[in-house]
Amino acid sequence: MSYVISMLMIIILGTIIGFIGLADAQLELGYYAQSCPKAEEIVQGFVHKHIPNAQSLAAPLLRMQFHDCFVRGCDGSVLLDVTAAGNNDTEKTANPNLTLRGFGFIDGVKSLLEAECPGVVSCADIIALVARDSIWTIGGPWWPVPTGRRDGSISNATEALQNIPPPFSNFSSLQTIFASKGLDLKDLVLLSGAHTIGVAHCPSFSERLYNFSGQGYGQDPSLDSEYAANLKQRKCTTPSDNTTIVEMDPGSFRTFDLSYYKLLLKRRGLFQSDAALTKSSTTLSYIKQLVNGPLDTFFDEFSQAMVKMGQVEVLTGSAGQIRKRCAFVNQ
Ligand code: HEM
Ligand SMILES: *[C@@H]1O[C@H](CO)[C@@H](O)[C@H](O)[C@H]1NC(C)=O
Ligand SMILES: *[C@@H]1O[C@H](CO)[C@@H](O)[C@H](O)[C@H]1NC(C)=O
Ligand SMILES: *[C@@H]1O[C@H](CO)[C@@H](O)[C@H](O)[C@H]1NC(C)=O
Ligand SMILES: *[C@@H]1O[C@H](CO)[C@@H](O)[C@H](O)[C@H]1NC(C)=O
Ligand SMILES: *[C@@H]1O[C@H](CO)[C@@H](O)[C@H](O)[C@H]1NC(C)=O
Ligand SMILES: CC(=O)N[C@H]1CO[C@H](CO)[C@@H](O)[C@@H]1O
Repeated sequence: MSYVISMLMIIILGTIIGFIGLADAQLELGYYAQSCPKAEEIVQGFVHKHIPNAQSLAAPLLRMQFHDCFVRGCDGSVLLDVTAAGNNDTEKTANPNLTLRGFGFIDGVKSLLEAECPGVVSCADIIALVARDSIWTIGGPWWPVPTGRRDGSISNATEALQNIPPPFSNFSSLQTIFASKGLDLKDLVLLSGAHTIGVAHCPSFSERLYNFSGQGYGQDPSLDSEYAANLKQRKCTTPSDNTTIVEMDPGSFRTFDLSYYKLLLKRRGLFQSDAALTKSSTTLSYIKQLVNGPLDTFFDEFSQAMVKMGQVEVLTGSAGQIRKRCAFVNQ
């Protein structure tokens, strides 16, 4: 279907975004047009083939780009495995990565691309393209993905812990960590909107139910008490439950829509980091604007924030490498 539509959108959105100056001069739309003309079509084909049967994978594939870009820039380092020979403490082993999924999906795309044009398309670009195409496939927004990222060769668990905000982050630490990536408060609100899809494990928020601020069996007063009671009765029934999964946007966790923001205003954001967005007047007013605006506005603005996030500290030109296998640095 959508090749022509996609190309049109590339042109239109590319023009808009180029115009407002978000595009990094070093990445470019259609970077592989000469070196691997079918690259983007192959990624899109794989996503269109598999995501409709595995819609819940779209969320972790989007999250993967966030984790990739926040640690050493969008350089594919999130994909690196612990290897016998080298580093045994990679980003994958860090706590926030324990719940990442979709590594096999990226490998599946990579092997098709290696068959088509060996050693040309970076794993970092694959993450960015797969995230975009997956969200589009489940009915979410589409955004242009300038390409030309190269892969890094370092992956360090400590850095993942330092750069990926934990779910109990307060407003000021979220602001600081996003600012350190060149992302502002508006980006923070928009990108957090990704929590309109997907699931979480109880340990990401059960402190809010059972042990708020380490006070023993207290409940976070900023969490709607009916929602908290429901979570305790039906989902995270003990403080130590680490297997149950919970929809982050109950009722529409597969749909990319505004209901995440509507829930925030009802004090039903699942994580402290979600609730924190309502605690600054600046971010609260962004949330209200989104909720009161059309879905298209959220889609457009989310798309712009994704383009921005996709450019964080990228390696281009002769920096880095094009990994042959995404989980391993080339020998
Ligand atoms: C603002 C700071 C953020 C924090 C503190 C945060 C934290 C988390 C946590 C703790 C989980 C659940 C992990 C689990 O318990 O299984 C999660 C899930 C998720 N996050 Fe975030 N996140 C943030 C921003 C983002 C951004 C910027 C994106 C993407 C643009 C994103 C996309 C997702 C998605 C899609 C899921 C669901 C994953 C799934 O269904 O497996 N998050 N996030
Ligand atoms: C990681 O490697 C170091 C040095 O090679 C070794 O001392 C350490 O025990 C290893 N850690 C784990 C968790 O395997
Ligand atoms: C990982 O990063 C931390 C923090 O920057 C640093 O102290 C540590 O030496 C790094 N580990 C490796 C194996 O490079
Ligand atoms: C926010 O969290 C950081 C890191 O945990 C902490 O140092 C800071 O004091 C907190 N700020 C506020 C206003 O609570
Ligand atoms: C509550 O939190 C405090 C501080 O983080 C911790 O020391 C304590 O073990 C926790 N209690 C429970 C029951 O989880
Ligand atoms: C989950 O909880 C069980 C029992 O409390 C514990 O044995 C196990 O190590 C925990 N798993 C993780 C990944 O923390
Ligand atoms: C997906 C992934 O690689 N998860 C790893 C996270 O780290 C733990 C160790 O702490 C590994 O056991 C997981 O395989």
